[in-house]
Amino acid sequence: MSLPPIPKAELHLHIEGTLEPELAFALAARNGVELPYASQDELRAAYSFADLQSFLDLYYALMAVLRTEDDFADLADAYLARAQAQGVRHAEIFFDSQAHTARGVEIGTVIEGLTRALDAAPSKYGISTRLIMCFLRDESAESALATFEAARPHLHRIAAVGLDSAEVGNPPSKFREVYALAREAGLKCVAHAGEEGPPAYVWEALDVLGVDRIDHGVRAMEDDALVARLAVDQVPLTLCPLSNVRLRVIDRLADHPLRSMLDAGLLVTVNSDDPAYFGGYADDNFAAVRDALGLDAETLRILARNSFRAAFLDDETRELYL
Ligand code: ES4
Ligand code: ZN
Repeated sequence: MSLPPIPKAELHLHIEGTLEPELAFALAARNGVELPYASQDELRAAYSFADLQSFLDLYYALMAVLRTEDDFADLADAYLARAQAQGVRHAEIFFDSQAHTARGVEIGTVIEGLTRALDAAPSKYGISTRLIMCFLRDESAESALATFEAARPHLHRIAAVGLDSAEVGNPPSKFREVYALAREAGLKCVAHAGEEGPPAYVWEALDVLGVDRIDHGVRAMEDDALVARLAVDQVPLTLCPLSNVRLRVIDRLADHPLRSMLDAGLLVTVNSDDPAYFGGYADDNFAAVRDALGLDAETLRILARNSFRAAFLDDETRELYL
């Protein structure tokens, strides 16, 4: 008998990246969408990635099956059921608005569908949630601004904004203006930085966008002054170990800098990114780093505790988890 998974918060999770082949085919049938794969096995065989872009190409293509409010509600409900089994008690969930509006799906359809599943999660699964709207950094700054304005009627559903998609060549500073608007509106701010991009992008996320957390940030370890800054300010980093291996940010899990990041005094957390594509949900990522890096029980407890320290929870609720 194995022990129950350690209670944790999931802070780096793209809801579109939880689309399992089984649900993809079910939604394709329901919506009359033709997928360029004959079977679930054939689709799974395509999950071999050379880098971030090769993953993103498939990730965006498969979103074609997501069309209605029910689709988004079913997607989020399926994730929450899996998250519960993995010990997740609080989940902060990214969505890519522009990837759906570009296909003619309205932002309200996306947000209302997701919200329906998230609103049921405390009683159904014992999971509290937040929604984080990400801007696609390989789209223009104007597109991000238009997306933020389109989201204004729904901002009471949204806790934070984020920045994702193809990193290199799309520095955080490109999105200075929309982050200023988001902060003015009272939203928290996060950004992917230092996944494939250089330490300079992490500096920009901190100093130009004023982010509250860095998503990934593994490449921050190349810059000692940046490590010192992240440690002094206790800026949370949402690491995604299985993602880093699958997208070849690192060669092998045993090479993951997680332990040296902890030793440097960084507030690191362990998360699943796009679990349907990368081979594991939240506790699978905990187990993988435990085994590959030989982490002891105390270190795993620190990682779980960090996830609640880094979460966008009010202090009273946070205390209940710590
Ligand atoms: C993503 Cl792993 C990763 N990196 C950047 N953007 C993304 N969107 C979905 N997964
Ligand atoms: Zn991510």
